[in-house]
Amino acid sequence: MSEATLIDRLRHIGWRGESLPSGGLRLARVVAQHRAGYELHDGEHLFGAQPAGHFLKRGLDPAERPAVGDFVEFEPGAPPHIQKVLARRTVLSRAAAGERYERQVIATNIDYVLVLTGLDGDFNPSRIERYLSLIEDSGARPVVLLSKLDLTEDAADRVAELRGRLPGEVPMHAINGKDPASIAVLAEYLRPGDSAVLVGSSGAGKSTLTNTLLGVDRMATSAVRAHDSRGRHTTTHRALLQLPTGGCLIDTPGMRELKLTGDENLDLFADIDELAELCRFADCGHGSEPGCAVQEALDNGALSAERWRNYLKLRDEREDQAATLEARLRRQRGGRPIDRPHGHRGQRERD
Ligand SMILES: Nc1nc2c(ncn2[C@@H]2O[C@H](COP(=O)(O)OP(=O)(O)OP(=O)(O)O)[C@@H](O)[C@H]2O)c(=O)[nH]1
Ligand SMILES: [Mg+2]
Ligand SMILES: [Zn+2]
Repeated sequence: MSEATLIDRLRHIGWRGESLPSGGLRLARVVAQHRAGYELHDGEHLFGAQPAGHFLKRGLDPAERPAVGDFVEFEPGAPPHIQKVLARRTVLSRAAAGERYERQVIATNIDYVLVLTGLDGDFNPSRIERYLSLIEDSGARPVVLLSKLDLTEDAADRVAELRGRLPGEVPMHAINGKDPASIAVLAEYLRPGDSAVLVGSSGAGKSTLTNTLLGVDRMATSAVRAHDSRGRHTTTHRALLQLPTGGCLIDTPGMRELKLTGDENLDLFADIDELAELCRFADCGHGSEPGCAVQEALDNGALSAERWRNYLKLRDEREDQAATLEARLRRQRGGRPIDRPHGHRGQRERD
């Protein structure tokens, strides 16, 4: 088969490169990861694969291992073995829950991150701000989706509240994830060659939306608990799917905890930093100091108390995580000071 045909095939699963690997290796995209191995797709076929031994080495940063969304070079065989992860165009990650600092890759090579929140009991603007902070550093663009429009009476109020709180440039759509007409607006994020990942709490309706976009019920879904709208963690693995629109969509399991990695800029709250510059005292604690611009904005309603609290929480967490990350990197290098480039946009730095 000609190189042009192979490349053309790969375009169907989001490949943007111009040349193929040499030396007997072949190219495919990671569409799923299970305990027992990976599933790859080359634009035509879906097949299982194993990671090469060097990916299993102890001490390897888990973020270096193949992840859903990655383009990988594999050695054909029974089973095929993944040899190399190609440089990532974009990476969405979070810090893993628990004591030890560990960066966990959610999805790679995505153009959009669709943050899905139910307009029911799931609705939580602070959590959406947390997602947006994580996305800032990914290289992908955020889109806020509010599901269950058909189930919620005060939907309009909630939508307006959120619109007032988020930067105007972040697109926001309220949808009924079960209704194809209602989600037609999403086509612009799912064009041929584009990839999007759906994130949000369990029960928000990620798999329901995925199925409506697919036009078939491929992903299992289940009803949320009536009293608090919580889901039942129905989806257990990330899965990359090709949509009839030509785009690729990654459905993910609902995440319980979304820890910042320490690399965030918190650009979302740049206006608060600017406000704090206006305080009379340069070291203002924004408590009861005279001439505090933050207190004034809180008093006159220009800044919502909830958004202020969320900013403080995310800022402290970011600082804690950055310190933990710094200490870990220092330990790995035997105590030598390091020059760590800020951020992990696109390609990751390798040692
Ligand atoms: N009426 C209505 N029901 C919805 C909508 N979106 C999701 N649901 C319902 O909400 C429940 C949970 O949906 P799922 O798609 O399983 O949620 P999920 O986000 O995939 O959850 P996890 O896989 O557990 O992370 C199901 O009963 C869906 O039918 C919507 O827009 N309108
Ligand atoms: Mg699901
Ligand atoms: Zn102040």
